[in-house]
Amino acid sequence: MNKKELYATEDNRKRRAVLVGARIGNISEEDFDIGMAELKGLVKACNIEPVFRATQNLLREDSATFIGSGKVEEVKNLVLECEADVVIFNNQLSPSQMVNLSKALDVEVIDRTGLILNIFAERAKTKEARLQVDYAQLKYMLPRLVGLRANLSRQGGTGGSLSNKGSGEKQIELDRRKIEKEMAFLRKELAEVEKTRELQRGRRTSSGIPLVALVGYTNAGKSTLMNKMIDMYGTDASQKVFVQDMLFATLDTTVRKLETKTGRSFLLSDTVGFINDLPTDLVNAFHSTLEEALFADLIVEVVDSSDPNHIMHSEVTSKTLSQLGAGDIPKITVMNKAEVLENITIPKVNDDKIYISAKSGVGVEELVALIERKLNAALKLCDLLIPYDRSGIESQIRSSAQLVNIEYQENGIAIEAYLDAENYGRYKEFIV
Ligand SMILES: Nc1nc2c(ncn2[C@@H]2O[C@H](COP(=O)(O)OP(=O)(O)OP(=O)(O)O)[C@@H](O)[C@H]2O)c(=O)[nH]1
Ligand SMILES: [Mg+2]
Repeated sequence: MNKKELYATEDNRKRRAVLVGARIGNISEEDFDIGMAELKGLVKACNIEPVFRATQNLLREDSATFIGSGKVEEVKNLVLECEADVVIFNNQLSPSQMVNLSKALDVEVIDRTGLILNIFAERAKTKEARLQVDYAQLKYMLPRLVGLRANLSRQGGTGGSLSNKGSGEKQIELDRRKIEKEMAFLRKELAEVEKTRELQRGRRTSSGIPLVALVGYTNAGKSTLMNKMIDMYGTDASQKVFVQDMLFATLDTTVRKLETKTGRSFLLSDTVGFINDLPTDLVNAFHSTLEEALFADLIVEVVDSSDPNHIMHSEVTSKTLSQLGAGDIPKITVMNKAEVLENITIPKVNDDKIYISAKSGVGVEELVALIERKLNAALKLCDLLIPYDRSGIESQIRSSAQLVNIEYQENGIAIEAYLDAENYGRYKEFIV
C-alpha cells in the first residue's frame, strides 16, 4: 500500500502540508485509513491545507527517521513539488526522529501530538485552558528543542544556526532553562486555578443538585445538545456555548442549570471532546477539565451515529472514561444526528440508549425524561421526621433534596423526599 495521493487544493494562501503515515504492526488497513482521515481533519482544524498524503507499510519504525530512507526521499520530493511548508506525521515521533527528519526534509516537521497541541493552543480561551495548554506545549517542546530550533531558524526566526553548532547548543541550554522556569511558574498558577475549580465543585455537590456530564468524541454534537437543552429547559437567560463543525471546538468546561417540566433541576456540563490517541501530555495537563465527568451523577455520552466510525469513537470514549476513573458512573448513550440515518424513526428509546437529533431538537424531550428517570433511580425515597427544635434541617433538605411531601405534625415536621447517598448519610438520624 505504499502510495502517495494528491488532495484537491482549496486555498493557496494557507500553509500547505504533506501528511505522512506509516502503518505498523497489526493495524488493519481500514483503521489506518480512519486514522489518516482524522489527521486530515485535525490539519484542517489547524487552518493548514493538506495537499499530499504519503503512506508506508512498515515492519518496524526506523530509529533515525521513523519511515524508511527511500520514503524520506519521496516525501522530500513531494514537499518540493507542491511547495509544502510543513510535513505532518500521524505517528508519534521521538525527539531525535523529529530532528533528523526536519534536517532531511528541510521543512518544519510536526507529529500528531504537536498538531493537537497547536489546535488546543489556538482555541484555549479561559485562564485555566490557557495554562493547561501552555504547560503541555512546553513539556512537549523540552526534549525537542534541537529540532524546534532548526524549524525556527528555517522560518527566519531568531534561532541559532545549526551549522554553528557551539552557539546553537548554548542557545538550546538557555532555552531549556527558560522553559523549565516557565513550567514551574505555570504549575504554581495551575494549582491555584485547580483550587478554585475544586471549590466550585464542592459548592455544587453540597447544593444537592445532581450533575449530568455531556461527554463524547470530538464533533459528536455535545455543545449543540447543550444549547438545545438550554433553549428548552434553561433556568435563566443562560449563555449558549460555541458550536462549530471542526475538531475540538470546545476546550473549556461550561456548566448550566436546567429545570425539567416536573420541576426537577440538574446541572449540565459540556467540556472538551475525546479523540483516539489523545496525547498523554495533554490528558495530564487537561486532567482537571477532563475529570469533570468524574464528579457527575450521570454521564450522557453523545455519539455521532451518522459517522461510519462511531463504534470506534464510542470505544475511545469508554476507554478514556475508565482511565479517568469514571467508568462506573451510570450512563445514557445518545445516538445523535440520527435524522441522517435511514431506517430509524426518531426518537427511538431503547433501555439506556436514545436516538435523537440535537440540531432539530427531536428526541430531546424524551432524553430529558430518560435523564430524570436515571437520576431518580439513584435516589432513595425516604420519610423523615424532624423535631421542631431542629427546624433548620427543614430548609437544608428543601434546598438540597427533592421534596415530595411535607406535613407539620404534632411531634415534628414529617418530610417525604428523594435523598441521594450523601444526603442519606447526612440525615440518617431523622429517617423513620
Ligand atoms: N446533522 C446534524 N448535525 C449535527 C447535529 N448535532 C450537531 N451537529 C453538527 O455537528 C457539528 C459539531 O457540533 P458540536 O456541537 O460543536 O460538537 P461537539 O461534540 O461539541 O464538538 P467539540 O466541542 O469539537 O468536541 C456541528 O457542525 C453541528 O452543527 C444533529 O443532530 N444533526
Ligand atoms: Mg463542543
